[in-house]
Amino acid sequence: MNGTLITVAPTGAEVDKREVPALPVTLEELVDTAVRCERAGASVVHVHLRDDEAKPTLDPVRLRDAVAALRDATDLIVQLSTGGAVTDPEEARLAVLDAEPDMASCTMGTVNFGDGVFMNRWEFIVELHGRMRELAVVPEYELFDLGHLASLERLLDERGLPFGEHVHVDFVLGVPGGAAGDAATVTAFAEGVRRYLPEGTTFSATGIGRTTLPVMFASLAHGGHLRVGMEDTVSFARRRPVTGNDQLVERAAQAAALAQRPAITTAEARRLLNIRDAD
Ligand code: KMH
Ligand code: ZN
Repeated sequence: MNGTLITVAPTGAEVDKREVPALPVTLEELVDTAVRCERAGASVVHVHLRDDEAKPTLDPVRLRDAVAALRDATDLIVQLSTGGAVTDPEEARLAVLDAEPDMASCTMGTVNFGDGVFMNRWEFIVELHGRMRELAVVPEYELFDLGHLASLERLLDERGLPFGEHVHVDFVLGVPGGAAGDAATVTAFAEGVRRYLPEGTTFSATGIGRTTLPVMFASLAHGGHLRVGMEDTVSFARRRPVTGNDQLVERAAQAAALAQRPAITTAEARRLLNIRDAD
C-alpha cells in the first residue's frame, strides 16, 4: 500500500485544559474532534480520557462509553492508550483492554518523561502483549528510544506475533528523556525497523512540540506513516496555537499528498493493520 496512515492523538494525559481551551476533554468534544479529523484524513484515533475536572482517567465505564460513542459517530479505528499518565498503576493500564478497543498502545520500555518516569517493566509489557492477543486487540508498539526496538525484537521472538500477525510501531520522538525529534533520529529508527523487525512491519512517527514538522517530513521520506494531534503539539506555528486537531490532520494530509502518498481511508487502514471485524 502506497498511501499514508494518519493517526490522530487528540488529547493525551499531559496538556492542561486551562492553558489550552481547544483541547478536547469531554466525550462530546472528543467525538466532535474525531468526526472532523476523520473528514480531514485520519483513520486511527489514539484515545486518552479526562474526568469531569479534565484530569486524566482510566475509568472503565468512561472507556467503554468512549469506544461505543466513537464507533457510533465515525469509522475510525479506535486505539486506546494503555500508557495513561505516568502516575497510573499497571492494573488500571491493563484493564483498559476490557473496553474492547480495535487497537491499544503498548510502550516497549521505561523512559524518563519530563520530570517523571514512564514505567514499562518487561513483565508488564509481556502481560499487555499476551492479553491483547487473547482479546484480538491489535497493538501499536510505542518506541520512545532506540533500545525499545531491541525490546520489541525480543518480545516478538519470545512471545510471538501480535493478533493479526502484522507489526505496527510508532516512534514517539522529542520527549524530554527519550530519543530526539529530528530527521537523523527518524532515519536511525527506520533503519532499526528494517534490520530488527519482521518484514512488512509498518511505522508511523510523531514529534513532540516543535519537532512535529521535521519528524513528519522525515517519516514520509522513509515511507513511514504519521501521527499528529494535540497530545503531542499544541502550537501550529510560532505564536499560533492549534485551533483544533483537524487543523493538524489537515496539514499532515497535505504533506502526505505532496509526497504522493495520500491519506488512506479507514477501510484501507483496517486492512493494513489487520483489525478484527468490529462487529
Ligand atoms: N502519557 C504518557 C505517559 C501511550 O499513550 O501509550 C504515555 C503515553 C503513551 O501517552
Ligand atoms: Zn498517548
